[in-house]
Amino acid sequence: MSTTNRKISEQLQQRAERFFPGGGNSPVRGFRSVGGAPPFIARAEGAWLFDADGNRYIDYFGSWGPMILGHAFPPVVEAIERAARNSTSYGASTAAEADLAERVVACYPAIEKMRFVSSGTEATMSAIRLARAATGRKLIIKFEGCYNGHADGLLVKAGSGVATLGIPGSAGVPEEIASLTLALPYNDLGVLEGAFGAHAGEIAAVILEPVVGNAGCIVPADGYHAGVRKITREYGALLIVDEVMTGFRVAPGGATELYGLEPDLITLGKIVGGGLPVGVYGGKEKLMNLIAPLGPVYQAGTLSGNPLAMAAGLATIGYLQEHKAEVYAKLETSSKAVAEGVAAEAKKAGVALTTNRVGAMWTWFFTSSPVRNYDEAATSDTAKFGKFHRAMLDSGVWLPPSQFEAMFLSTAHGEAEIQATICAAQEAFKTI
Ligand code: KE4
Repeated sequence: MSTTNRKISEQLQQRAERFFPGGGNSPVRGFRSVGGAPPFIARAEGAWLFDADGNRYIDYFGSWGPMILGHAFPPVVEAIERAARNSTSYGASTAAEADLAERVVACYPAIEKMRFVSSGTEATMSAIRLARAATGRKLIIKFEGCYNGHADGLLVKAGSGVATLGIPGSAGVPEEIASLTLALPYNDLGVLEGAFGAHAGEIAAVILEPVVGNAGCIVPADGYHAGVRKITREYGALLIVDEVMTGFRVAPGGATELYGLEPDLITLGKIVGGGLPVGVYGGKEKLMNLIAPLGPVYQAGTLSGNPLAMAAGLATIGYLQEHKAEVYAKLETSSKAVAEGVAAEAKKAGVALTTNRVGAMWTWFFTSSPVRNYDEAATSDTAKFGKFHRAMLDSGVWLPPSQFEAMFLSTAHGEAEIQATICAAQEAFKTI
């Protein structure tokens, strides 16, 4: 299915560039690193996106994670419709907030108390503020190529769009703030131990993507999580497990469940809002009770706990919980089939490809090197990835437009979509 006629999208892109830097409202949506012009979406259903020119594409970025049940999933749409009839926001408490909180706690027993916010960035920014208050320390450790949102101190050697655009961090972040963040290589306990030794008593927290998605998918080495936990405990630093991407995706209780993690704080986003703006930070009650109005750490938000977002999140998390055996088995089977099917076609075509996958998130790195950290991810042939992306898009398969992002699939991706994707890859590998 050729989708090369995108005239209306091109016109819409030109108009959008009048209003938005780069023509969009988030840099990762642009096609600068892969070439070509991004199609403009008119609607989506199940595993499929439909653009303004009437082309259709199998969706492998799923709004960058939230759409785990596929687009326009009826229970989610109906829940939002029902909520919207009662107004769209109150700025006052509703039962729906605790309804969703109950579902979150059922999946994440380590969350004794939480706060809903409106994005993953707000969640991680607030968790870091809380960690600094709780420990009285200033330094934060993050990992190279990981992206934990765009709060100033987290844009140091960040992944996702920062890595994609090849910018070292971000202009506008004062050195005084950037210097409070140590960015270390992922999967390296020796360097982590060394950083704590050099800054004993100064490090408030480590913020960790438990499975990296923002450098492309990087799998934690055996023993890595346990090592991070041991070192943070030894030095009195908090462990913030950033599950904005992995939460509810790699298991019903995310990576925390999958790997048996013991975080002090957890951040969530994406799936928890079912496609509407929701972030969560939460953890031990003694920590969360430091948050105003109980304690001195201030955090607030006009649309926090928004009734439509709560309804969408509740419909999504409720469905995932009530059908977890079927849902996660299907996600694993489908993801394995498409990730390995495409890798097999690359091998037949003599194209060097390294595939990293955990459940329904994975990346095909165009390198023959193993990819265990950002430096190894960066050995990927991004020009070849760009050719692959364009060829797949022209065949109706829309991959995330960056080598340094994870692919996501949904429960709506079936055998037909998987086979169409593998066939498109077989053709694409002949042309790149
Ligand atoms: P948001 O502020 O974009 O809701 O969440 C920030 C965030 C925090 N932590 C992790 C692990 C994340 O992956 C993210 C956001 N992920 C990117 C995609 N790699 C969001 C897409 C975008 O920036 O448009």
